[in-house]
Amino acid sequence: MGWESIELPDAEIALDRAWLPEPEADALFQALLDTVPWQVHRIRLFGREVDSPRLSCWIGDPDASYRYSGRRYEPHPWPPALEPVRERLSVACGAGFNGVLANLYRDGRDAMGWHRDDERDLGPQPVIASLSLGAARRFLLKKTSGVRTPHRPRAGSEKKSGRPPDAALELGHGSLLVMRGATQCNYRHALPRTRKPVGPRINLTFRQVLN
Ligand SMILES: O=C(O)CCC(=O)C(=O)O
Repeated sequence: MGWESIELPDAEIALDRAWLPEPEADALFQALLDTVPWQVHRIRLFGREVDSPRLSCWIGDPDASYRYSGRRYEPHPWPPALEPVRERLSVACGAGFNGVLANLYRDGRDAMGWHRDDERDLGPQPVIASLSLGAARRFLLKKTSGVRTPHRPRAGSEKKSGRPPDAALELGHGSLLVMRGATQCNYRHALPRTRKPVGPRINLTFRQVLN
C-alpha cells in the first residue's frame, strides 16, 4: 500500500490507509482510551457556545498552548504511548509536531462539524497529520472561497451543509492522512454523524503550534 495522493485542486493531501500496523494500532487505541483525560470541550455553533459532540483533549509540549473555537487550551503532557508515534510521524511527514488534538467519537452520534484548521497559532500553511484508530468513519472535504475566517464549526450533518463534498475518504484503523500547503486555506473538512452502528474511534491531529 503506502502513500496515495488525494487529487483535489489547490490542496496537498496524502493518505496511507495502513500507516500503523494493526497490533500497534490496537495497543495505542486501548492505551489512549484508558489514559487520556477525556473532556467535553465547548465550541461556538451558530453564535452560541455548546458542548462539542465528542470527547477531546489537547496534548502537547509545555509551551504549546492552543487557541481554537474561541478558547485557549493548556496542554496535557504526552502520554507515554504517544511519544514514539510523534517521532515516527515527524520522520514520515518531514515536519515537527509540538501538540496533538485527540478526539474520541464514542459512537455514530459523535461528529465534527465543517471547519478548517486555520487558527493563527498554526501559521499560514500548516502540516496536519491525522492518525485514526478504531471504527472507520467518513471524512469529508469541501472547497471554500479561500477567504480565511476564524475557526467556526458548522452542524455535523452532511445534509445541512449545502452542496455535496468534493471528497469523501474512509479513515480506518491505523490510517494516516496528511494535509499540507494551502489545503486549510482552500478546503473545509468534517466528520459527519452516521446512523450505522459503529464503535468508538479516536482521531489524533498532530500540529505545530507557533507560539
Ligand atoms: O476526526 C477526524 O478525522 C477529524 C478531526 C478534525 O477535523 C480536527 O481535529 O480538526
